[in-house]
Amino acid sequence: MHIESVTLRELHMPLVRFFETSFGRTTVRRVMLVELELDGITAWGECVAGEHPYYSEEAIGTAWYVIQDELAPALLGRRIESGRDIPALLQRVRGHRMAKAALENAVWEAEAQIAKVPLWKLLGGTRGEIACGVSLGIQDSPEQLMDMIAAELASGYQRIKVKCKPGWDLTIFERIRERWPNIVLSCDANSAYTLKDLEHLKHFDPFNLLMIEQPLWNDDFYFHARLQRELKTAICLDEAIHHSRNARAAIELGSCRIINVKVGRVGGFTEAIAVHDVAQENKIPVWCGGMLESGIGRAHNVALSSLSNFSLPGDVSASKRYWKDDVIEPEIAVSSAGTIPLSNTPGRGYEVRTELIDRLTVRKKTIRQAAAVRA
Ligand code: OSB
Ligand code: MG
Repeated sequence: MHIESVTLRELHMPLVRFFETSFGRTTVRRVMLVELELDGITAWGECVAGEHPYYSEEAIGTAWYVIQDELAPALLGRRIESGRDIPALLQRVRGHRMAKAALENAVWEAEAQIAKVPLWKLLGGTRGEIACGVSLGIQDSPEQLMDMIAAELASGYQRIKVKCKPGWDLTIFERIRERWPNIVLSCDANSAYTLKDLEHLKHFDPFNLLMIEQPLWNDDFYFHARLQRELKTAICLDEAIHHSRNARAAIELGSCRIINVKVGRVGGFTEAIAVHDVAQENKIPVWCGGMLESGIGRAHNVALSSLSNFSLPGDVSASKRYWKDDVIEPEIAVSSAGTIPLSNTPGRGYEVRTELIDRLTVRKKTIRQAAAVRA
């Protein structure tokens, strides 16, 4: 394969409902897409960076710059055999994993299209369908959250995850458990606590949560290990895991018993598979996290979730929970059993709605080899 051009786009997509975490509220998702032209075909990737560098150091602005000035020029005109070749070609740039993942995942898509196999099979997936959970943000009132949980359970979702932070935790868990003593429930703190909260966090144990996700600092393994020794509830790491060596370190230290794999956070499918494999060797289950993706990133998450050690329901849920109109068709739909079937169509398995993408695009830039700075 030879990449002829890389087109960056920013889309503004209003969320059906705002999404609030311990670091803030999102009402309009600024979605960043990359489109590759190569060997006469088109392939897409999504950069899942947020509008602000709050979840991680990356943001739409940094990803735009680094793809335009560094990453796209490193790929244009190079001979590429497969998605697995991409990390080595981009290795000189440190970090910027979400930006790298957007490009790498698009190359995997292209490879699947050319080989005429479904992307999920190319990734090594084995599941015919994946199990779905939902991630519910912090609401204006506990009543609103309770109504949302009732609706998601009625739709069939297999696991409810609630965002938490000091002041929106024990009282919320109490309300939920009073009404639904037996549902699979977990929480995600996005680093809202410190070790000073140790005694407080011990009070999470009686609520029989499947896990508490990233309770402490976004870059920490050591103190999570200390916390995990004090808790019955399993800790799951999200923000802290950037690659498979991190996963190995976290597992060996005892920092977590579960890992959330986000393909953007780890820099692309190659590394996501590596994290999956390290966890599997160590009997640590993983699940696929979400970043409020449009259909393109969502389709990639569905494909990744088909690997065998994705044994817990992911934050991979229906398009209609986020968007009035998604950028793929069919949109991603979840069955009444809380599952998404894998498509046997070659490539990503969903068509891209290019006219809709054009309508939602607020900024666009194409990078070609001639304009690229050669190394
Ligand atoms: O921590 O998993 C997270 C959304 C944005 C940033 C971080 C996170 C999330 C979610 C949403 O939990 C998952 C989704 O529904 O896409
Ligand atoms: Mg999380």
